[in-house]
Amino acid sequence: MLVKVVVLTGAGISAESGLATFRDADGLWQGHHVDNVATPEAFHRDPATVHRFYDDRRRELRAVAPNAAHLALARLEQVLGDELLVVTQNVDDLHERAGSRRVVHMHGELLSALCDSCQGRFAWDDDLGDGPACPGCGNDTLRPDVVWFGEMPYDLDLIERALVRSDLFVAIGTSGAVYPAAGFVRMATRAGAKTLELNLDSSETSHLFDDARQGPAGKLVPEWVADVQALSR
Ligand code: BJW
Ligand code: ZN
Repeated sequence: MLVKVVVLTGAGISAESGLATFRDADGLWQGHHVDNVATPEAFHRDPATVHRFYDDRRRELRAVAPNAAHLALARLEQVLGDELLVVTQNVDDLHERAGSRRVVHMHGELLSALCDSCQGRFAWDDDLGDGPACPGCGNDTLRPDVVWFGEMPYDLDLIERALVRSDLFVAIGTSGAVYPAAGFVRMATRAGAKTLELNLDSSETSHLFDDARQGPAGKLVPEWVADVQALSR
């Protein structure tokens, strides 16, 4: 029996690929907490530092690969097809590189640039700190195409439509500290979906899930996907 599944992923799913999370012990970048670099105010105050943060992470992407958890979600899409939507808070491209196609990046993407002048969005795999010209308008006003605190996440309408028709909501590797993503479990519950959390430790929202399993995503996600595959046969 096919079920409609919404999977929300956070930084924890990419941790075993070697990418740092935000709020764990390794969550500092050159002594900066994410809240100090991931805001429009920080960007206006000190664009060079914020560009360096994202240029470093964009370069780091080239040296990492999807892990067993990303690969398992791509296998799940083979089984569920259109009935699976992966909503990621991550700005890396590891879901896509694992083979997932139905992925929504609600906090934007490292491999995209956004122009503050013309609002164009452009595929981008180079540094932004050296002030390249915008391919749309020629101004040197490109910024990382990511969603900072106080900005509106992408595709919220699409995500909310998927949540209200879901049978199952699964959150993987996210601390439940950042809204609106942290509120999705309540929205799914209200819609009558079952909810499952797969996370290394208990999160700020663990108590809201029907089932919360603790361990590394590289182990828990393949185990859960194998269970769904067995039920779908
Ligand atoms: C493992 C593991 C392993 C480790 N296996 N697990 C309602 C209430 C209160 C506040 C608000 C609210 N609504 C909005 C707000 C304000 C704000 C907010 O939430 N503030 C909080 C601090 C309280 N939210 C916003 O501003 C959002 N915008 C918005 O709501 O717009 C509406 C609006 C706008 C204007 C006016 C009015 C309304 C935007 C939020 C943008 C977040 N941006 C960032 C940066 C993105 C770019 C980048 O990557 O640099 O997104 S911040 C950062 O946090 C990043 C992440 O996507 C996000 C979430 O972090 P995540 O993924 O959960 O990572 P961690 O590190 O926190 O957790 C990792 C977890 O993995 C841990 O639990 C580990 O245990 C686990 N783990 N290894 C499994 N191997
Ligand atoms: Zn432009």
